[in-house]
Amino acid sequence: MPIVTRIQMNAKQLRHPSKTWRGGMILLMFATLVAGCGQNNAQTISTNTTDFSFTPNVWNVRAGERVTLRMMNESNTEHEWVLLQQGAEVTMPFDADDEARIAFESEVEPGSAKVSFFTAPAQAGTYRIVCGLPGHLEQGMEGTLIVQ
Ligand SMILES: [Cu+2]
Repeated sequence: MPIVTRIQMNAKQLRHPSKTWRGGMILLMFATLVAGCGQNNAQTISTNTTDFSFTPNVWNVRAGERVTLRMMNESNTEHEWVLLQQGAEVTMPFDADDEARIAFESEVEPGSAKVSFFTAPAQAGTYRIVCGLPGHLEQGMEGTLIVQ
């Protein structure tokens, strides 16, 4: 008896092939959409800022692609996430003459979170991240952005 029921069900499905076909097409379209996103999607990196470090302090991104940076600051001090141009050397202390070597920067207020966006450098390599606020880099607030 269960076998007969199963056969009847199969016969029913065969009588409505368009429904199955349409479902398949929708699935295919969805898969294409997801695959398309995978090739050119946003990538997210995040960090917690404290006095005076980034956690984590090493991030990986894909060259030339959009990056979402999420910062959390649970400390009582403002902090910055400053991406320096490739090979840039900072002359301590980090101040006005180092500003010209900044590729991107974002600040986060004490006790708050911030989301910002930038485009990863087109050239693969290792980039230095620092906190640009007076005295923070000197106390070890730095990290590394690896662009692949
Ligand atoms: Cu800082």
